[in-house]
Amino acid sequence: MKKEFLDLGRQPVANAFLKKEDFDDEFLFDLKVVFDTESKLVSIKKFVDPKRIFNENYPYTTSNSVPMVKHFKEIAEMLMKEFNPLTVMEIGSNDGAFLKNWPNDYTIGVEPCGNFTKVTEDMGYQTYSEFWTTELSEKIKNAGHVDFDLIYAANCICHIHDLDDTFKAVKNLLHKDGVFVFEDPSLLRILERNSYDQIYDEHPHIFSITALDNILMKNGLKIFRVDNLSVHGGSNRVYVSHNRPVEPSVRENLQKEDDFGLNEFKTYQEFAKRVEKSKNDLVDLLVKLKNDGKRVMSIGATAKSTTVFNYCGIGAAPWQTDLIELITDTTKDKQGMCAPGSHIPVVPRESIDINDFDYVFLGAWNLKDYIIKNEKKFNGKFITHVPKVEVV
Ligand code: DWN
Repeated sequence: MKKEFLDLGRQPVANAFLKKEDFDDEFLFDLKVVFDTESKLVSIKKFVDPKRIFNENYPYTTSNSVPMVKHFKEIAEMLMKEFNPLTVMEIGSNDGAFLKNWPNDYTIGVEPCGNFTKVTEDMGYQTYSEFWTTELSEKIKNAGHVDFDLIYAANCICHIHDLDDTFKAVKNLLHKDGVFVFEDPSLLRILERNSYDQIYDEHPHIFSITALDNILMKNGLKIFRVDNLSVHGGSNRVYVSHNRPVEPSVRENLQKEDDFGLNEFKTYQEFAKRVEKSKNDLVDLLVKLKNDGKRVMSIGATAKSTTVFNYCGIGAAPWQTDLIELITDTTKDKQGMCAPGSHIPVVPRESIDINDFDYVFLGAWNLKDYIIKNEKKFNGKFITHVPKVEVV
């Protein structure tokens, strides 16, 4: 039974940056969030057609975030050392930040966004430009690929609607001694840190280990290890196999989630109240700064900030203009465009003098340390809303 606990209002597709002439046709949907009392899975209530999201215009590239490139190099080295896989497949290979650490003869990618498929094909990796399904797993098998020693996916599995089909497809192609390793934002960390902005169209599910354990088990796979990571504001790296012995980290994570109350609906109702407070605090702060004549910009035109700006009514909506004047982002495909829903202009960092502004909102709060270090010359202050709205 799915019970609704949070309403984040009308939202656009989080990464659908647009031009002024496209404002009138912008697609919006109701972003509501539900808890499945049986599987314990948290999901958005109404899914958006994946073809609307993941296509040749998809702008998020891993390689535009230096810390993430380092992250994927390190995980590849760790996986190589521990599991020594000969055959590797990445689901959601984006622009190859993980793939490039592996020899190309025995490594393949799967990526539905055509713009990235071309990039990784040019790097020498065979890349299937399709959504991950059991049908595709059959196609890969029929193309003569042996079962994989390592199947890897980062920030991808929680993007897929049909989890049963997803895990069946993995089982179909995973060698009997192979490992399936995937990482996605942690539901526990989101609730602990009030980072509600991890919820948007691209994340139809937000995973707890508890829910994953239930769904994987149902599909004949088993979690044998869990690593808690700091990336993307707190993620879990989940290690899955057909039958490896289960390590203590699995029980520890299940226990931690139970202790926090992730199995009880009232925990989510309380979270919803904290989310509303976060919205009120942020709007109050920005309105006060505006009334005091202060100028505010944002760094990082993130999918997360799409949720924040649209939920809080910040941006080009007629009732609250210019609370945040512009957003800078390192991604070429976002520059010169307007942010989804809020229509705040996105510009290259080099095109502005940061000291013309008094405050910088951290749209990419997950990269706070890196950004603040890079902006040593900024004389103003930073604003974050995670774990609470504050000036830092
Ligand atoms: O799962 C997902 C994650 C991996 O990436 C997707 N569903 C979509 C996307 O989410 P996001 O946009 O919230 O991710 P990030 O990693 O927080 O995005 C950071 C953005 O900030 C990028 O567009 C690059 C930009 N950036 C910047 O402008 N200056 C990044 C750094 C490090 C900087 O210094």
